[in-house]
Amino acid sequence: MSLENINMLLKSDIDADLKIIAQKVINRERISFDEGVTLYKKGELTFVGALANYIRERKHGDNTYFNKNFHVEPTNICVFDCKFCAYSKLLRAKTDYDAWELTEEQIVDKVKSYEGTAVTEVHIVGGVHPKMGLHYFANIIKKIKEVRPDIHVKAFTAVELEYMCRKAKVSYREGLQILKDHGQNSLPGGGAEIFAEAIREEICKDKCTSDQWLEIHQTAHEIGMPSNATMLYGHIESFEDRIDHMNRLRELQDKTGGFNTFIPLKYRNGNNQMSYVSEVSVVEDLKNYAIARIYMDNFPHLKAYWPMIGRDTAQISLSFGVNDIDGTIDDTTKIYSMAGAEEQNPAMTTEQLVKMIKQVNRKPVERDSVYNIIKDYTNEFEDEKVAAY
Ligand code: V47
Ligand code: SF4
Repeated sequence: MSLENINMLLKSDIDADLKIIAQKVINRERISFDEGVTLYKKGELTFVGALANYIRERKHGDNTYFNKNFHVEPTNICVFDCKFCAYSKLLRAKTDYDAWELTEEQIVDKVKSYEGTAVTEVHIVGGVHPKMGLHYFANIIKKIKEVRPDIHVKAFTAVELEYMCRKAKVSYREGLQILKDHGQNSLPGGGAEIFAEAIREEICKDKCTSDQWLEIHQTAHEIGMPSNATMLYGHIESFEDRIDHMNRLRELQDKTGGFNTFIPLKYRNGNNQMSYVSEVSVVEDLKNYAIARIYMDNFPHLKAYWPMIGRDTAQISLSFGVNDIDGTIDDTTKIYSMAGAEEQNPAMTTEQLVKMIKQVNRKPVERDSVYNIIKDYTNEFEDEKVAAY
């Protein structure tokens, strides 16, 4: 969407509040909390989409990022009891056939199994297991780096980190520094859920608080570890709660500049204690991406995590503010398949990712974990017979 088209939108018969927001976007001005809520309440999909796409192209042109990654989920045993989680098995259910605990050797072997492949990142998150503590994981990260010194280790949500630091009786700064010294490079964005305390109390009351989540990410940024941020949306939260969530992140980003990517995560209602809550529509998903792109002006990237949202919506989201679709994954995560997402065995080849991006006339670019460009795939996979990685 060009500036001309946006200007035409301004001349059209749209609501006066929306006009003010569009003008602010053109002027590169930040929109307020109330204006964010107005976008949810009054902004139609085509309107918010046009603004978000304009911002996306201003920031990144057609570049659409993906990476070559895999996940390690050390365990799905968890001391916490989030109502939306289909994944965790409480300690008492340890003997369940579908509960798992990987040994140190199994985790390191998993990384070894990628020897000779072009993966650049391992994403390590799981349930919060009382016996898998800070020093246990620090040692595993060290071993991973011995096997694969070049790999970027993005590991542990703030929920896992809060528990690890508490059990090890160290401050967040000390705990994060130990992990960094052993080779951890960054933090993923999980565990944020929704910061509004009343909703958090309803859906995940026993795990780290919103303030703790934010403090852990702030501390990580201060010691030179970048991170991502997520928002679990489409359950019992209000539009005000979503803007409140984004606002707290926007404020922290103003202080530290340490966030790379914002990742809205659609609530999936399969096999959990909140299954009675319906999932929101695709239109709502796209509006949410667009409003996030408009509101989070200081976040460089907006990611549609395809194993959760599905390939089709991820592809369409590239016209609604999104400029990153995460990675190859290689069927190494279970969180979303267990919660009812379409992708039961999430894995995409580089060729599939590249074609998916090219089909909507964007430019496929492989990135590393901190968004340095590894390779532009514009001229790749033109021939159907070219082998995938
Ligand atoms: O914190 C759990 C979410 C998150 C459900 O940083 C659910 O690059 C929807 O954070 N419906 C963990 N969501 C995953 C995560 C993540 C994923 C991909 C990339 C990155 C990154 C981070 O999964 C949890 C929670 O918010 N989640 N259950 C569910 N039923
Ligand atoms: Fe445990 Fe994470 Fe599931 Fe909550 S979302 S129960 S912290 S695995």
